[in-house]
Amino acid sequence: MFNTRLCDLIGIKFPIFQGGMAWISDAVLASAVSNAGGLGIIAAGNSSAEYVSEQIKKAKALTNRPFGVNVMLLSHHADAVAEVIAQEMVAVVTTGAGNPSKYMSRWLNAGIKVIPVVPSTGLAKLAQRNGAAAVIAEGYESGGHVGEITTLALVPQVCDAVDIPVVAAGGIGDGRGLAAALMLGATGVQVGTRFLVAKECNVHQNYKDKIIAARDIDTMTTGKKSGHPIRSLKTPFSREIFTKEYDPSATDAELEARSKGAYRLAALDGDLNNGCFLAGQISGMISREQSAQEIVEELAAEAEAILREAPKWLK
Ligand code: TUI
Repeated sequence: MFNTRLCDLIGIKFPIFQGGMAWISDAVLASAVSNAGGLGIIAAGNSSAEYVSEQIKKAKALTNRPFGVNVMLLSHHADAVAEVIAQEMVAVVTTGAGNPSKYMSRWLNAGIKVIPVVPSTGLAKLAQRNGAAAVIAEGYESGGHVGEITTLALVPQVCDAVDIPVVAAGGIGDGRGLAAALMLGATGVQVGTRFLVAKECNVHQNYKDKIIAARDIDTMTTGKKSGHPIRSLKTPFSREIFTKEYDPSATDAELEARSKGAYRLAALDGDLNNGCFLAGQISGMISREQSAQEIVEELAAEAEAILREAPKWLK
């Protein structure tokens, strides 16, 4: 049995969030995770406010449990998406890839719990001052847009910096990661890549197959030069982008044109030549598709078994 501060704060059975993955985390996946006792999260990514509104309505029909929406703050649709979320009064909003300060009062006035992803203690403190209910401390191991600090180093420093609950993210793929995160002071975890292979996840089968085939060394980061580093699976595409970034004869416009729509192409079309398959460093730990419920329950059961054994290490 799990009961952390995070479970009480949100009204969930297990302290497990499903990360909002652009073009991947829709109402079907989010409601399956929420129905399993975790917190499912719909990703707004670069989608329109209309799409997000539709997905929220769909999730409300599929679950009576709390679920969240993730706002990707670099999106041109972020203002409109932020407003839709306030109107729909979803239980939780998480944010990524930026500072959500300008939306905080609108969301808080709508009674929404705001939980920003933070890559540093500075942003964690700012989020707390602005009324965040909790923060997600996401380390360099994660898939997608990454900060510089690893989860092992970031989580305890964020825990020391704020009084609100801290959720650990990045590099967590099984119950060992959940148990370790709790030992670092976190009250729960956010897991992305493992849910990508959930049976209820509608991502293209090629994407799931690539995650299942990946080894520990099969992810890389690109985009460091542009200031928006991204972790994805090593593919001819990601290696080409990496090479171009450090080629003085390649222009920014050329790089942008080559990368345009690459997350969508991977998720929706499974495009092995032009898709960018965002994935975390734990991809090598994933060996099969499972239902969202099996994933949530397995993570919790593994962590519980470890934590029950732990006192035996003390004499
Ligand atoms: O957001 C993510 N992961 C993502 S977003 C994404 S889509 C994208 N598209 C274009 C460029 C970049 C991304 C794919 N994966 N994770 C949460 C996260 N947030 N990681 C790091 C951050 C972050 C970074 C800087 C949060 C706040 C921040 O603040 C900077 C500031 O403005 O002060």
